[in-house]
Amino acid sequence: MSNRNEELFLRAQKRIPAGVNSPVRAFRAVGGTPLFFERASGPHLWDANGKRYIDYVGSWGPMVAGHTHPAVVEAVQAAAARALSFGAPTESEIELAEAICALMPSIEMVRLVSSGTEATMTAIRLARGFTGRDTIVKFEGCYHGHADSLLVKAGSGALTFGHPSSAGVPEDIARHTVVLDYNEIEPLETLFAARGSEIACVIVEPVAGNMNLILPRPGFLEALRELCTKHGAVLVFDEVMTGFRVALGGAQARYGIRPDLTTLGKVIGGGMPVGAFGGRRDIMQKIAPLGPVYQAGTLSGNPVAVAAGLATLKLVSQPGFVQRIEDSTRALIDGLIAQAAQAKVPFSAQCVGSMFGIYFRDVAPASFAEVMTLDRDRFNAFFHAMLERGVYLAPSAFEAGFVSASHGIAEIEATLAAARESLQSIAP
Ligand code: HOZ
Repeated sequence: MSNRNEELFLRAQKRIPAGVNSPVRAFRAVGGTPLFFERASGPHLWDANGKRYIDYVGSWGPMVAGHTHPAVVEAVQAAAARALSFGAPTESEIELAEAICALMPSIEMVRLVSSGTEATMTAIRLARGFTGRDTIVKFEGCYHGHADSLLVKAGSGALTFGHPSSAGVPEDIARHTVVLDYNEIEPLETLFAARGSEIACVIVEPVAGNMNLILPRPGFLEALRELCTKHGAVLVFDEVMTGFRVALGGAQARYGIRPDLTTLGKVIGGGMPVGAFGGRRDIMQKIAPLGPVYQAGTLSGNPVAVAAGLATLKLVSQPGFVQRIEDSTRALIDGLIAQAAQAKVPFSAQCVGSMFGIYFRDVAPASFAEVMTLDRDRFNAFFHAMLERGVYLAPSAFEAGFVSASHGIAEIEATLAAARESLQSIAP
C-alpha cells in the first residue's frame, strides 16, 4: 500500500528545507516521517493516508474551540466574501481590540499584528523606546518567537534541535539580552541591584510552555513585578500560549499579576495568523504614529484573520467554557499518571487550564535544568506508540500539550486506552 505521508515528505524535502515550514514539524527529535494533514474536525485530524488522530497539538495552541468550529468557519467565510484584505482600518479590528481589553484589563490599548513573533519583537522595541534602555532580560528555555534579541538560550524548536542561541544573531545584538534561570528569584535580585537602571524590560512566559510545561513557583512572578516596578523596567508577559487558555483572563488573571505589556497570538487568531501586543496606555502611546517607536504591517488586522479571532474569543468567553476544558485536561492528566504508575514507568504530568505537560521523570520539573533530565528516548518511544494508536502529541519532549473544548469524555477515554498500551510497551 502506498504511504502518502512518505511520498509527500520526499517531495517536500526537494523544495522546502527539511520538508517543513517550521522546524519542530520535521519530526527530527522523535524520528520517522512527519504527518501531512489534510483535514480536521473538532478534536480530530486526518493525515494524507486517511488515518484519523485525536489531536493534542491544536496547531500549537490556537484551536481552543476545536478544529473547524462552525461558528469560526462561518465568520471566516462571511469575512472572506466581503474582502480578503484592505490594508486599511475596519470595524472588526476595533471589536477584537475591545474584546481583548475587556478580557485582560491590564491591556488599555492594543495593536494587532500577524504573528506572536511580531508581537514579542515589537514589545521589546517598545520597551526599549519607552525606557531609553537597551538591556533586556529573558529566561533560559522560554521561547518568544524568532526575533534576533530573543533567540538567545531559547526553547521550543531552538532547544529541540540544539541551537538555543541561533546562528546569524550578531553578538552585538545578543549581548543586550541577559538570560537568567526561570523560577529563580535570587539571580534576578542580584542583576537588578547591579544593573537595574540599564534594564528596559523583563520578558517571561508566565507559564513556560516551550520547554515542555513549567509552572511558575509561588513568588516568582510577584518578584518580577516588584523588581520591574522598583527599577522602572517594563514587565512583559508573553501570553501567546497562555492567553485565554490558562484562565479566561490569561496567566495574569490566574496568578493575579498585572504586567505592563502583554503579547498575544494563537487563540486571538482562532487558527488564522493574528498576534497582538498591548498594555499600559502611556507605553502604547509611544507607538507610531503617536510616538517614535515604529511598527507596521500590510496584513496587520487582516479582516479574515480578525473574524476568526473574534468568533473564537466569543466562544471562549461563554460561561464555563475555560473551566470545562480545564476539567477535561485534568481528567486526562490524572488518567495518564494512574496508568504510568500501573505500568511502573517513571512518569509525571501536570496541567494548568487546558495546557499540559507530560514528563518521563518521577517528579514534574520546575526548572530548565530539571527539564534537561527528562528521558527523551522514552518520550520518543511513547510518542510513536501513541501515534500508531491514533493519538497525535507534539513531536518533541520540549513542547506543552493542548486540549480543546471539543475533546469530550469519549476522546479522553480513547486517549487513555491508547496510553495504557503505549506505556506498557515502553515499560522498563
Ligand atoms: N514554535 C512552535 C511551538 N512552540 C512551533 C510552531 C510550528 O511548528 O507550527
